[in-house]
Amino acid sequence: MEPLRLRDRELALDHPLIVGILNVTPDSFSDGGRFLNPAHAVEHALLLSSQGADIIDVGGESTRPGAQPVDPTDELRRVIPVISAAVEHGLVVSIDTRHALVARESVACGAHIINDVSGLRDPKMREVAAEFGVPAVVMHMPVDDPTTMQAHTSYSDVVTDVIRFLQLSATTALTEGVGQIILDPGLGFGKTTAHNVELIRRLDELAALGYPVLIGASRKRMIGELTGIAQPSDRDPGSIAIHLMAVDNGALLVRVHDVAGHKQALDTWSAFHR
Ligand code: HH2
Repeated sequence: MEPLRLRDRELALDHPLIVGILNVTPDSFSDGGRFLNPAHAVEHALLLSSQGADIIDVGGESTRPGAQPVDPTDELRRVIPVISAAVEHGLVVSIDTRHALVARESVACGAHIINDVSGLRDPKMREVAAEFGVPAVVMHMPVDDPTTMQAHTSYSDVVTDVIRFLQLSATTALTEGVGQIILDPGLGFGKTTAHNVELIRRLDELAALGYPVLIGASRKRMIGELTGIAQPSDRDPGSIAIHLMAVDNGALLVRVHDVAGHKQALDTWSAFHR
């Protein structure tokens, strides 16, 4: 797999990369409200990096099921100071947003990757990625609306349907000049726990398309449903278990809250796969 080309540097994809989650929101399901103060957020970004995060994923809008949309102006006010400072500290940053305006301003102030949970549906989003020459994460969600997405969980075969959507989105983006694409099946986005399990079990079918695959199960509801653990912050062991299965099945990036735990788990995993 060729490396990720990130403006001033490259990230090799010869081993799984850790994407550390930094939500600058009042309402994210696990870390909501903890990092609204930009200084605390930057401190956390530096901590995640020191623990082994390769990329820091900064988001200013919760997209958990039922979340209310955030005005892009508010999103910008939350993320820009954090992205600027993180980039100044030399960190690799992705911007987690569904809004082209937020992506544009974030990349203009140094973000290296666009992470769009709505799958680059908006042509303006593809335009920003192409114009700035940054890779984009294309994630599957059945409708671009976290408020109602859990009412859209009907698939003929979830794996085939998700692959078809991602392949089409990737081809469209590449045709329009986006340089590099990362695919993500979007665990929990318009999917039941059974769908999520099936997507992880058969992740090799998505990886076979030849794009790097990112997986984000961290602390999600499926772990609560599989184990009975109610508190998201208690779900790191379950997150690691799922992410190790995902890398076994071809994932090259894992998006996580618990970077230290995943670093240890992936270093151990790698020792068996040299
Ligand atoms: N999941 C969330 C947010 N962004 N991006 C990608 N590419 N893949 C994911 O699975 C994904 C994502 C939701 O998790 P989180 O950011 O922890 O919570 P919230 O949306 O409540 O801020």
